[in-house]
Amino acid sequence: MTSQESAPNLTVQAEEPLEGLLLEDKSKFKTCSQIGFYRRQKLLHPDQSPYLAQLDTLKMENGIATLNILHQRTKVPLQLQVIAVEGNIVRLKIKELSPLKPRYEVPDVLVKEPTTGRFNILLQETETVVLEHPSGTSKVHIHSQPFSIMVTQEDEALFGINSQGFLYFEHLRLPPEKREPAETDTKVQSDKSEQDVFGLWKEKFGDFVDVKAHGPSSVGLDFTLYGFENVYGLPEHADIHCLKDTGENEAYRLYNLDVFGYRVFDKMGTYGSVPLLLAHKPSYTCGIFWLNASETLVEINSKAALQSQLQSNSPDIRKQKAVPKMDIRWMSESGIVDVFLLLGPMPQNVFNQYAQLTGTQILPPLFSLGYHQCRWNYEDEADVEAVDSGFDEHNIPYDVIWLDIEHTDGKRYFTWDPDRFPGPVKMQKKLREKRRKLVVISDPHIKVDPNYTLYAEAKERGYFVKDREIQNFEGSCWPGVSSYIDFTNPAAREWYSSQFSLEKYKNATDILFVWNDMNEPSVFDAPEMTMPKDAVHHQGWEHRDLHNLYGFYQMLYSQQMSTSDGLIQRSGGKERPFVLTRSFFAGSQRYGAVWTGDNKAEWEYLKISVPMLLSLSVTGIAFCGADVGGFVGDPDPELLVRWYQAGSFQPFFRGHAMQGTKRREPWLFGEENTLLIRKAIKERYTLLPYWYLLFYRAYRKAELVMRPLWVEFSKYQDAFALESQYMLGNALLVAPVLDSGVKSIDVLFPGAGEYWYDFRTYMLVKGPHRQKMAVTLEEIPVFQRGGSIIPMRTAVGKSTAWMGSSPYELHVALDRKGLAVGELYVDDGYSLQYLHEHMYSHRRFTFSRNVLSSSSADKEGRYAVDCILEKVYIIGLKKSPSKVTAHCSGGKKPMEFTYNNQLCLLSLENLSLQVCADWEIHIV
Ligand code: NBV
Repeated sequence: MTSQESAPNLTVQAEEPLEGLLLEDKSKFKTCSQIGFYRRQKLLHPDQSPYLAQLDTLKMENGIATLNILHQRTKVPLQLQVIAVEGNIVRLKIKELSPLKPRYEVPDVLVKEPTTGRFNILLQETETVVLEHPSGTSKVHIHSQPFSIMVTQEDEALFGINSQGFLYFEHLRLPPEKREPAETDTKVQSDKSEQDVFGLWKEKFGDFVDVKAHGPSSVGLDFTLYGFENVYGLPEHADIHCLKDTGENEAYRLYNLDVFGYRVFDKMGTYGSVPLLLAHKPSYTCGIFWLNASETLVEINSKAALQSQLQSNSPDIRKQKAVPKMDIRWMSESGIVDVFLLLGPMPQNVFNQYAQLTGTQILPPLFSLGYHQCRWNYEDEADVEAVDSGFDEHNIPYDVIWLDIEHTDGKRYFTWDPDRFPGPVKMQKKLREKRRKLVVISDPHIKVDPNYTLYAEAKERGYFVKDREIQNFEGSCWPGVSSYIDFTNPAAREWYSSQFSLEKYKNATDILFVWNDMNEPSVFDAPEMTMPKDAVHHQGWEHRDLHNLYGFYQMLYSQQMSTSDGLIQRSGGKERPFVLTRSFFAGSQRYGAVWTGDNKAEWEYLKISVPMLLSLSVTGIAFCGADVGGFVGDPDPELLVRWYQAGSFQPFFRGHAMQGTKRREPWLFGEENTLLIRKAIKERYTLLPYWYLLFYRAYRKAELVMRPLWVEFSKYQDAFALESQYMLGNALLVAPVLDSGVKSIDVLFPGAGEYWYDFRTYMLVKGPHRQKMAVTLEEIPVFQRGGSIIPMRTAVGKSTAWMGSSPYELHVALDRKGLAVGELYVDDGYSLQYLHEHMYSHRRFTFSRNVLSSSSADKEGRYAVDCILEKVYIIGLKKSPSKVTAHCSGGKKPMEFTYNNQLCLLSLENLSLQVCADWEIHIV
């Protein structure tokens, strides 16, 4: 981590001119060496673990192995649990055998208590125990002295745990003044002067003092990944996708912070955290999910493993050659060690394993896959109306207009500024007539104002986070002095959720959806601009225990909406919510979308958006995006156009700009640029059937929407570190233009024997191949993979809602064997009936032996779709047909067609088949 440009230094009121607030203050955020628990853990020497596994304490209860681990000097026993989770997952839990008080174990993130299988004891000797996972392929070898674990897969070493001796566990203890004089402790804790240096009971940062009522409680563990050279994940960092070695004195930091205009290529924590790391090699993919919500640091170091390190005491591990290895060291400030080893073996298995634990992406309402227009701020109702009409005047589709903090009455969320927005219902009515939506911001800080009902109620009910004196915590944010809702309290969440009901939320209508910002949480006058760690939550937990969960919990209310009050309830429990959040944790995908916060209108921020979104995608957050155009500063027209073109191929597609920047609605940069932006947005809308299918598959099957190439071409090493291009689903290869003024870009066409067709010209490129592709400002290179069928719309409307009955077209791209497959998923786009009543239609298209056929992919679906398939393009068809006939329930009829010899393209443009019916098109 390095220090950052800081967010606005707001001990002052937000009403002051913004420029003055955006001061660069590099000392606002901590470096690793300023973090007490990091300094303490770094005192450990490698290969000298003080821990001993007492194998004679091994107990098997319901197939779960439990044994004690002893620190040889302090003699404080820990309990190790080794749990075989169904689906080739091993869970390890290390906690204190008898702690002074309970330690925090992360609740609510796992979708359910994982289903466990029974370990089988294969070997039990004094020095080693070997357990066999019910999957039959993996084994856990526990060694006694020093304590270490080796996990093997098909008898090959996969994970070494504590093999470097970095297991670290600070047991809870009485404060020094309450201890018996004779009581021994570790060197660090017994030395009074070192207590200050290492921040055991108190830790200073600048003028801030963190008082640790429960003392030091840090945990850490190392993992060695044998044979791996590439690791991914651990969002959110403004860094490359294939994670770098951190060296010995740096770490990827997982600590949710409001980092305005964050620096690129940085390991510093930004707004959200997913403590999931994936490792990949051609033959294997696996993952480490470290379930801890306190501040976490992760070191990554790659070295070659010596052959001797891979030889275990167990005879059944085959000897291996020296191989690369990666050492991953996790360190957290509090909680317990609770880690899931996701044993793969293929990328999709790891995604399934992770989804089994934390859930999949919620299926978004269709409108939210369209284009969103945001600005801090659309000033008033007239502004909203003008922007809305601007889209129609310039023939650009869009679905949602957003209102930032200025729409409220003095930053009191759930209210409206009476001067700027005197008629919100009328404004929403007009938007509704245009079949568009409104999203408004709702931050977690609540203005301290006894006359503000929300504040008064929350105070009365005790729903605010407390300070260390157990008074309502007060900090500075946009409204001035504010208190923060304690979303970790289920009652507070339920109450918050009920604020969205139409009776309570004055002047809201059912086209209004929600944006959660500043939920790291951001506190202007607190350490690192976030909640002090010694603040106190529901049930007495300290903020330090759950910091990274705060934004997750704010979003959790949206799920409650679907079952009780809130957005969903107002529609009679029928409609899908849409919530965008800035802060997130593992599992946030279950509730909505995430964006990457305050980026800048500079090329390098456009460039970093791709790896940032790929890292979110591989950790389950499929619905993610970056502010198009860059939030801070003014993009020049070329950057803006390129950003629209890139953004239209990223999952969450929203233009946004900071207060004080020049206006940048798509039509403000001259006719030529308007045309280019219009084209990019329209292309997004024509591709919506494909986007929707990808989201359906993400929700149902944990498939990635935006995929790094290594996921799709898992054996093709040239693609492992590539992040300038990616796949959308398995069918589209996207290579955005990320530099100014370029005339060509390098594109890698992966896959031996793969065919790639230019998405607009149908020109064929055969993989594997690297080629310079000429580019113009018109569009970014996109290629369709041979073997795929992509559903599209033939025409776009003013918004997604205008496209309900617009006809479909299929792009059938043949592979080298002349085959192709694809799918279409259709439902009403907004309700929950797909879930409860099978109100959807899921179709499969196949092209084989010159017949394109449509059949049901899911017999349970019973949604009637009255929509026409108008066009079919068959790309890569080697010879011109003599006849094309369509066969459907109405009989058999000849079809008109055209064939382009040069492109091997067959076009059928006047079909009128029902897109969701059974039919066949025969080409003779
Ligand atoms: O609410 C104002 C902004 C918002 O526009 C932006 O998207 C957020 O990331 N918000 C941050 C607070 C102000 C940042 C300077």
